[in-house]
Amino acid sequence: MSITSNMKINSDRLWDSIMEMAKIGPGVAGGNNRQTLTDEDAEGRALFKKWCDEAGCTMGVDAMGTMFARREGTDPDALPVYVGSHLDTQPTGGKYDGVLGVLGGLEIVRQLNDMNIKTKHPIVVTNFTNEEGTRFAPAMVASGVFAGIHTLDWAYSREDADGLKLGDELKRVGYCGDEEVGARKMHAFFELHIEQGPILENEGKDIGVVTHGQGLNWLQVTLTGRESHTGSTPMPMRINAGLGMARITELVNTIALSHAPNAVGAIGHCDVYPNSRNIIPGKTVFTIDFRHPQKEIIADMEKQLREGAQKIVDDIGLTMEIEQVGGFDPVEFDKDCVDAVRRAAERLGFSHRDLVSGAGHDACWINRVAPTAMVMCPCVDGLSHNEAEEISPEWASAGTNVLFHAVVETAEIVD
Ligand code: HGY
Ligand code: MN
Ligand code: MN
Repeated sequence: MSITSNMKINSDRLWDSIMEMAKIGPGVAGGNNRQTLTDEDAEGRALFKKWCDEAGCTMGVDAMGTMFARREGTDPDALPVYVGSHLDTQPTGGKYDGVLGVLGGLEIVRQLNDMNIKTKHPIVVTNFTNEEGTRFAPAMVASGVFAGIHTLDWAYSREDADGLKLGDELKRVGYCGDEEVGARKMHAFFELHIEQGPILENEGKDIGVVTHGQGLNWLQVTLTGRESHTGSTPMPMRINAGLGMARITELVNTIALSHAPNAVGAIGHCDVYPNSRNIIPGKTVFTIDFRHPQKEIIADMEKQLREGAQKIVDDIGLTMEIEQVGGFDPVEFDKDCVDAVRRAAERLGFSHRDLVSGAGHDACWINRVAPTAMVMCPCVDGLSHNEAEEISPEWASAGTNVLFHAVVETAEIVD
């Protein structure tokens, strides 16, 4: 039996599950705050496991807490097709970032069960720990350990703003699994994700066939000056770390614009010490986020930053440390998997276009160890990492149907 265009997922069930998950870790403006390894994350994981149990899956958890819900294939020795994303959110996150990819994978299993369809390869729905990298930097840390980029010990040592360690929090919420991270071998991996940018909506396209992912470089900068009184310290005597951060913020913007139109740069995280209204900041710590589809441009942005920031700190009399706290090279996804996504969109009659992912995803690391591709759907105004993030049920359904066809075709239906 081959896959045909009338094979569709249950869109209402998918949407209901997304709305049910959204009730866990609510934000303050209609989105979500379900940060990794918090009690809210644990609650979301428990709901996901309950649904996977109900769908007849067997659940495995690795030592980074990544969850693997397996639907058996007819050939137990065949490498599984993995499909998933992440359930953790930003502190002011939306309801769909990551969640659509995990629950879209679950919907595939539910629909195969309803249609009593068997596949040769098992299918494994996956929830990667800490994709967002907000509470514990860097982003995509669990898929990074899975792909051999980071060691388990290094990942466990990551600390949040309160000095809590990732490894300890994993144990506290009960998701420090016994599986070796990365021991699982994959026939292929597919990830469905909202675009988190404006292209698909602006062009009226239902589906993004993601051929590449742009590269990322996170540089954490620490500036040290001298705390002193904001009232009685004459301007020429000040060694103001806050001023240094402000000038470097402007520099980051200028550097990104020097590589328009594809380069992006911003500072999203900053800490000011001692953060008192009447003390000149003696120290600032902030993270620069540079991205571009070409590795050499990212390298040039870092070179410009180091040179320009040194001039700024010398002028003010600050000292500076720069540490790379995250990053990955631009990614080219697997051609056969990308073709399966494109064929699915064509078979189902959805408008589509090739796309380079602006955001990082677990698929970017998994692409190092298994044939990987992504499916994207539009999001309203291209907005994400904002509680107002929104998609339509139709977009969710279209993306999940394309994912369904790509996964099931790759897993090979058995008559
Ligand atoms: O940073 C990223 O691109 C992803 O959303 N974690
Ligand atoms: Mn995401
Ligand atoms: Mn995100």
